[in-house]
Amino acid sequence: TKPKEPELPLFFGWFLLPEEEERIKCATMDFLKTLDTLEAFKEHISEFTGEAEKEVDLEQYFQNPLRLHCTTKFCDYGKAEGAKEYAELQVVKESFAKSDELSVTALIVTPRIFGARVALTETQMKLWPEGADKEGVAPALLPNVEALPAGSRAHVTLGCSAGVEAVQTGLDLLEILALQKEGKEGTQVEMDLGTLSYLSEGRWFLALREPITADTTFSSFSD
Ligand code: ACK
Repeated sequence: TKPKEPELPLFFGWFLLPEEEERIKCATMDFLKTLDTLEAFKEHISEFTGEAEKEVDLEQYFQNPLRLHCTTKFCDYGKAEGAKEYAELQVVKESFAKSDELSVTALIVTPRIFGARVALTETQMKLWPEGADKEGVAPALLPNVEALPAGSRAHVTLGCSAGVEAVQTGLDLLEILALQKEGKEGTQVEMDLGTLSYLSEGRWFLALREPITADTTFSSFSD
């Protein structure tokens, strides 16, 4: 009989260590608390609430995901294209269960998601599958995404609004980066953590003055 094929996970990625998760959650929650009190944010509140005068508590608005992580390859238990090939890569096998440090350089907030942009190092890029940035991107946005550097989609989902899936974080991040590239940044506000910019339709981007680093383990997740 043939040996059974090893099962493929839901996804591979860097998982924040539990104590790091707490630290990042606290720091990023503080940002959310400040954001919903800013005049600039209140001016665009209807993009979150559907009504002009209504207030929003962003801490309640976004639900926390289970484990904070940065996805490298979404495998969908082998159903996703290239899943098996990725799992078999030498670099994936060698990196598995190893520690690594991620660098968060920006935070993003949209009516759908709250996320952290991750700047991948050259070594980390070896674990980033070719074409991962483009997966599931709307055809209209594809040319803009192709013009961005590889790895632009790398992120940690920090929260999703009701009924929204985490996959949206990467897509919203790409949209924001494409708008920035076209020079479509609106209002800018200086905050303690960095410079906050508005990019229309409820999209906010905080460029951190100092990157936030987090210790992780490269691993896989299956529900
Ligand atoms: O925040 P994320 O990267 O977005 O973490 C979750 C993780 O996989 C488990 O769901 C991401 N994810 C889900 N579907 C896809 C997809 N089609 N392409 C890329 N990433 C995905 C999701």
